[in-house]
This record gives sequence, structure tokens and C-alpha cells, in this order.
Amino acid sequence: MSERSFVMIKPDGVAGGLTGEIISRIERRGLEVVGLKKLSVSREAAEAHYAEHSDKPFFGELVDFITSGPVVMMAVDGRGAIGALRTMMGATNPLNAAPGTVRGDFALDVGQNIIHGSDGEESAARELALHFSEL
Ligand code: D4T
Repeated sequence: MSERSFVMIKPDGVAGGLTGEIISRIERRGLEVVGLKKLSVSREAAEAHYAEHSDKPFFGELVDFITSGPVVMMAVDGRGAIGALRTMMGATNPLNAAPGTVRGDFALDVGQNIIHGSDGEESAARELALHFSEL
């Protein structure tokens, strides 16, 4: 079934010059980028994005990090897109991410793990409404 997911290349991924590599991987997998923009995330949007983590000890660092530089946001369509993208990203902690995944190839630190992708249909709908209201 065709799905739409929300993907964000985080400030470390953008600063590390990985934008093209990541878009290329998404396209070569057969998924379609239907929305794309580069911007700095406002503190307000960052806090809303990570609302489920607001009581976690790492929440402050998370918001500081995601607002620390430009990100690239994408809306991505395709068959099973949400799960396919999560698999391509690899485990949240890059130390556990398999080689061949974005995190397994390019990251070592859970606090700077290059990329975000929606973890289910509900979060995809929420994140797309939050960041891609124009779609
Ligand atoms: P995101 O949301 O960035 O795609 O990450 P995940 O969906 O893979 O993982 P998550 O929601 O559990 O974590 C959100 C975000 O918090 C950072 N984090 C996580 C952290 O800095 N320290 C931690 O201990 C954990 C668990 C990494 C991703």
C-alpha cells in the first residue's frame, strides 16, 4: 500500500554533506520525494516535533541539537514507505545500526544520528501536518 512518510536530515547530516547521498538512496530505492525543503527549525516546532520525549532527560539537548543548524525535510511516498525508510535509516543508536543503513554507515552517536523518519502511520500524519502543512 502506498504510504507517505516524513523524513528529516538533521543538522549533523546536512553539515556533513550527506543531503545528496541520502536523497539518492531514497530515490534509488524506488521511493518518490514529493516535498523537499531546507530550513532552520524553530524552537517551537522542535518542541512540538519531540513532544513525546518532553519528560526525558535528553529532551533539552534534543531540541538544542535539532535547532542548531539547517535541516532538510522531505515528504516521501511509496509502497510501504514508512517501514522501508526506517529500515534504511538503521537503529536509533548508530552503534547498533547495521552497515548499509544511513546510521550504520555515517554515525556513531545517538545524540547525532543524521536522520529522522516517522515510526508509524500516526506519527507520519502528525509530523507531515506539523512540518508540511502546504502539501
Ligand atoms: P528520531 O525520532 O530522531 O528519528 O529517532 P528515533 O525515532 O529513531 O528514536 P526516538 O524517537 O526513540 O528518539 C528520538 C531522538 O532522541 C535522541 N536520543 C534518543 C537521545 O539523544 N538519547 C537517547 O537516549 C535516545 C533514546 C535520538 C533520537
